Amino acid sequence: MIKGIIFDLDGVLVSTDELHYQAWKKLAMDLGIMGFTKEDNARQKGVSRMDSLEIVLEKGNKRYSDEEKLTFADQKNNFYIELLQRLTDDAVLAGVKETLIMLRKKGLLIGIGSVSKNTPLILEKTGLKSYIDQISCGLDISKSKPDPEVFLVAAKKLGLLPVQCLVIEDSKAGIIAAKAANMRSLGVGPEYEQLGADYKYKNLQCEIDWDSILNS
Ligand code: B16
Ligand code: MG
Repeated sequence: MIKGIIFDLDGVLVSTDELHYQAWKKLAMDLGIMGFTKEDNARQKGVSRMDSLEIVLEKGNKRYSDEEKLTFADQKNNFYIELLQRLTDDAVLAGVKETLIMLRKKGLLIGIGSVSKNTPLILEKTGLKSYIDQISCGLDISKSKPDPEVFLVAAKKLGLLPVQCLVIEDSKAGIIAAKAANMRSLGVGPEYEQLGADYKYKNLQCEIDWDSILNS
């Protein structure tokens, strides 16, 4: 029986993809990399900041030291944080608040499992913080999805066993991580059918058969 739901953040609860894209695009242009596209940005979904940087740099033809790469990642993040200042609850995806309220009413615990180190800021800006019981994010972990660490930390913080948790994700890396954590998974988002999740729904606005999922 499921007792806790662990939500991915970017692409599941909030739409920050466009802001990530703008920030990476600016960095790419600053570095003289012209070919960074939205398709490349789609590959950064659920991927850590440093791995996302590699996806940008592979579009150019220069090699950089680890120190330079850390500086570039900081530059992107500073610009991304600037963009996040303008975030409001408009960025909360359709059906999210209703789903969180309904699940809490059913007595479920709500956790976040996101590799983003900006999770606290995003939850604050979008007003979602008060719906969440525990946060596991990039600040708590050393290994990114597809490693299960972020979800295992979330389950631990919620005081639940992995088998008592359901992960909701929009990325392949996240679904692989959920399976590795021995948790069931529900895939949403533009690629929901291809993620390999146990349950597949386009978004949280759909008629989700919660009773059979939660009692399985
Ligand atoms: P940050 P999620 C992920 O969040 C994003 O999908 C991914 O695009 C981003 O690179 C990563 O967070 C790190 O984010 O640079 O803010 O620490 O999908 O796991 O909620
Ligand atoms: Mg995501």
